[in-house]
Amino acid sequence: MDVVTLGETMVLFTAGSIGPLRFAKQFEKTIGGAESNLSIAISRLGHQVGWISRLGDDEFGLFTRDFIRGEGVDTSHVKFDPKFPTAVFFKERQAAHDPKIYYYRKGSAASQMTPEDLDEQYIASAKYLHITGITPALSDSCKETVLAAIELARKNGLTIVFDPNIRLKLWSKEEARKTLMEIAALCDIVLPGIEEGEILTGEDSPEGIAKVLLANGSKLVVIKLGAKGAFYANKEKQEYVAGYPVEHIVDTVGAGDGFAAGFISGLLRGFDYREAVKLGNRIGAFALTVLGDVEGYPFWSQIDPSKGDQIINR
Ligand code: KDG
Repeated sequence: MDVVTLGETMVLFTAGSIGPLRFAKQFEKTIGGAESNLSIAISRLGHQVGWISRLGDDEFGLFTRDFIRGEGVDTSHVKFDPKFPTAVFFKERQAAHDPKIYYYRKGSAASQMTPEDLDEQYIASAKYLHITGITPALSDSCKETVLAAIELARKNGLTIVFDPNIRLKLWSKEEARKTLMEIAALCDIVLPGIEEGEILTGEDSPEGIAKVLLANGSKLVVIKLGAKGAFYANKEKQEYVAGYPVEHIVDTVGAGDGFAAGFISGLLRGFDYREAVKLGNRIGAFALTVLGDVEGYPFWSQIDPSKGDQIINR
């Protein structure tokens, strides 16, 4: 396997109309979850990926598992929990801004994950472990699970990629900062957005944020700068990489996960950091063109022009 990740996925109901949710009469049902978004994007880019989670033993759990499995992601380490439900969330569409998000996830099956859900051999079979700052915010046992996954990954020589994905609906800035800096210190690569970097470090420039995160223990820091692209830094080098232009942005949710997927795909293909960050910018840009989280992620054949009109294996 190339990548293994763990986290919660929820059934996502997006309102059919713009305006307050109480007036919405119809909803479109899909799924959303940072780690399954990444898994789907990575799979479409041609890599082997496994997603570890818990779902409720219910209709939404089966829908979620089948959707993710249908994208070629390995779901053999997803458990169905009969006692707790699959979480759901809603997107309220706004005319000129990103949608508002309403979570119904407290006490969900995924929030019951424990380190016992981790199989060392499964994790050891991958090259990269991807984790996000959403999972440790779900419960104490989820935080322990993330720390246990990091320990297993370090023991087995995986490269650990950490996307802080700070969700202030789940915890306060102070709680997030404390826990996520502790986790970042144990991870090889950290991928914050610029505002997340500010929350984590108190710095407001990409250079300042990277300096603090490198001193905290990470080997590489990549800061997402929205339309401006990204900035990466390690102890030897730092550089800005221009963004990928998008004419009409529909919804930015899912772009960060697309960036992480493109960046990891680049590393798996042996690209240098600059080229991997460029691929991250490009895959993130695809996510901006659709309302849902995952519909926009491209297949590798859409990225690599050398494929021409050959018959290809998707
Ligand atoms: O990165 C996109 C995610 O935020 C979205 O899919 C929902 O996982 C989600 C969350 O916890 O907010």
